[in-house]
Amino acid sequence: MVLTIHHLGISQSERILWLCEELGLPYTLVKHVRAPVLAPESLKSLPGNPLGRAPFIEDSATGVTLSESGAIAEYIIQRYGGGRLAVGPEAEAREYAEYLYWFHFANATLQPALQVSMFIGLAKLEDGAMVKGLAEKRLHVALKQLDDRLGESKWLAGAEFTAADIMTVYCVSTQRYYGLGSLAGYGNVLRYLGDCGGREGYRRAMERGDPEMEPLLGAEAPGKSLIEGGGTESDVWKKRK
Ligand SMILES: N[C@@H](CCC(=O)N[C@@H](CS)C(=O)NCC(=O)O)C(=O)O
Repeated sequence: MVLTIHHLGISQSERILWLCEELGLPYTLVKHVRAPVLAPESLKSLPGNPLGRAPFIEDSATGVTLSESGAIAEYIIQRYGGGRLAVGPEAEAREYAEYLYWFHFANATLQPALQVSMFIGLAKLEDGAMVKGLAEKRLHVALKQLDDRLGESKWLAGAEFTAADIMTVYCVSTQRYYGLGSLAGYGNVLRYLGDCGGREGYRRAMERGDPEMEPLLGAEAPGKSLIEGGGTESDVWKKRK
């Protein structure tokens, strides 16, 4: 197996497992456990991973090591996936543009809005605090745009499931263990999460990467953020026995 995926539990690296499962690519999985919120030494000390974050991959065929979900997804798709799950410039121009837009929207707009909102939530500001209002507005605008797109299209790029979907689902599922909470009012996103969660590749990735975690695909999320609950030591993220 040429690809080694370093996966941090309850994290964005679930995207890369899911991508490989969808592409049917074999990989060696190395799991790291949060300590109890941030990355453990096992991830931070890996050569070639200066930020110490996940996802992080090693390609034994080329010696390449790589971070950043989006870069890793493109690397794997183009190098080992024969371009599957991407939309290239040879496609119809609108579909190509939609693919590029939503692939990048996930980490360039949606994830930053969610993280700002997460930190504002942890700061426990008063309801009328200006910065809280700004963060909520920014997040709502991003979610509304996503919801509108999913109201007109089954998948983000168009009629076919692509890596743009793989980039996006973490933001509106597992990330909610850290903040966002309810998706009530974003019915198209919920329909979409049901479709994504029903995919065999998604199920296999979650079962391999985070078998203890309850996939967060419904409208409601735990009232308490995983961070407040003590990270992995809390049980808000765990499957009910
Ligand atoms: N933009 C990066 C973000 C990577 C990232 O922040 N990963 C988090 C997990 S969601 C992490 O490793 N956190 C551990 C830490 O910051 O110590 C990507 O998409 O790969």
